[in-house]
Amino acid sequence: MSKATLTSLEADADREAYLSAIERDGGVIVKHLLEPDLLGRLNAELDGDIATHPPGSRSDSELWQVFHGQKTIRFCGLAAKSDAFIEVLLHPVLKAFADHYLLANCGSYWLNTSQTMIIGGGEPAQMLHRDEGNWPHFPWPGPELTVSSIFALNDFTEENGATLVAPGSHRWPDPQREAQPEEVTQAVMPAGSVLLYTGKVIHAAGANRTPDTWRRGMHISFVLGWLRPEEHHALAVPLEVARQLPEQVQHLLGYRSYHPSGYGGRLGLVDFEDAALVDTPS
Ligand SMILES: O=C(O)CCC(=O)C(=O)O
Repeated sequence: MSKATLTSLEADADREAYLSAIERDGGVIVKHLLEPDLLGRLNAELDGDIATHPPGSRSDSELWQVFHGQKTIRFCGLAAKSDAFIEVLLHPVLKAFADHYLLANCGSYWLNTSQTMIIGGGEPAQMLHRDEGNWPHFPWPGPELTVSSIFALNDFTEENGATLVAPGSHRWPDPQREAQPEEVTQAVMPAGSVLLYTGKVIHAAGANRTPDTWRRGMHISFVLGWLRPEEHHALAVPLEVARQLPEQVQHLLGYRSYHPSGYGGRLGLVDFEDAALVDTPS
């Protein structure tokens, strides 16, 4: 049996309480972060896409097919698909978490990806990984490059595939060390809760051992503003949709330019101008 544990806090916990748990374990569960009304609207707005999106990977690479899962429904571009998603994206707890870890190393950060992770019955556990493995060019230990969250859109249980996490693995001296079963726990949490975790912690989707219960997860991650995000937002969320979104979301999607804090150059310009000024998305 696993001896590893994650801290679970209620949504009204102090910012310091969840940040210190993340500092220690690499992740924390914040229970009931989404009010029932917001959770209901989010689920309802995603229902149509979930119903029409077949499980399994669209990649022809065997590695990605295994990683994505044959019985898992994944799709991205949620900012173009759901108004309730925008409210979640702007949630002050998510912002405080990303600000804390990323603003020390950049002037602003991007949305890395938004993605459903809806695991069907019989799906085996995903391979353990670190999200910062997307950018393998940095030393270990190194700066925080990315932070992630997975929202439970229905109850996450041991049986239906609650996320696996190896608490403390964000600080292991040897980044090649593999997590042993007793070092891994599961982010069991009620619907509306979120697991916040750094890009340095080892984790994976759990096995769904139920015959037919879908585990409804939604991933939102952020990345330093001077790195390239996993998702191509300008194609996933077209300009005419971005024009209707709040300015902060336009920043997150790269529709406004990057301004360094302190030193460095501006990035994501249009003819040397801030993207917002030249082709204003407002
Ligand atoms: O679905 C989950 O619980 C986590 C999945 C994950 O980490 C991933 O797909 O990168």
